[in-house]
Amino acid sequence: MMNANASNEFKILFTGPMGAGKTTAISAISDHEAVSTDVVNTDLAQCNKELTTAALDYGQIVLPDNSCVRLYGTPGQERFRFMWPILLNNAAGVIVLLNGEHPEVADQLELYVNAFGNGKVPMVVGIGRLAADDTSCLEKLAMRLEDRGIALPIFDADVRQQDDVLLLVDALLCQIEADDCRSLQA
Ligand SMILES: Nc1nc2c(ncn2[C@@H]2O[C@H](COP(=O)(O)OP(=O)(O)OP(=O)(O)O)[C@@H](O)[C@H]2O)c(=O)[nH]1
Ligand SMILES: [Mg+2]
Repeated sequence: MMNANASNEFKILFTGPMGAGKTTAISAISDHEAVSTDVVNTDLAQCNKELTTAALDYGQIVLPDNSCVRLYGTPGQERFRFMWPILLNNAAGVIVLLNGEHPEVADQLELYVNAFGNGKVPMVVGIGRLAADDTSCLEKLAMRLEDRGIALPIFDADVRQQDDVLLLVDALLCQIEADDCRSLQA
């Protein structure tokens, strides 16, 4: 079941390709210092940055209603893809982070939607590195999903900004709540 457990804890999962900002996002909002498993990045061809996550990221935030949101992040490298289902297990929802400057951003979105519940798991999408006035990228991505009958909230998000990341988390929690209400009514 994809909702909070009995003690009112939620697990949510940040995913997305290398360098999209999963580790940065979790450390931007975690109440305590986030646990990171970053190691030296030897895959500079895929993403030119110093470190990359080898296993997972972990942080947590306590909401004003005292519920606890456990924040997990996937590794971005393809060779750690086996971690995806392990980390998705028991997650109430997923935040997909993507780099809006990447030429294959639409294909990447589709890949992550397919791999993380295929539209059946609560999900929001954060697109980083967009030019200030670029709304066309967000529209194109939304249309790509609409063609498949999938409607997801897609936001412009700078993962270095705590407020942007919290907006993604809020939007996801709203979706999770809405899903829970629907399943109670069913
Ligand atoms: N200049 C700029 N840098 C950004 C922006 N968004 C994210 N970054 C940087 O991009 C980098 C993202 O790195 P990580 O947080 O390690 O990315 P990750 O998704 O965890 O990557 P892997 O663990 O390798 O999959 C960080 O250095 C961020 O500061 C942006 O909008 N502009
Ligand atoms: Mg990382």
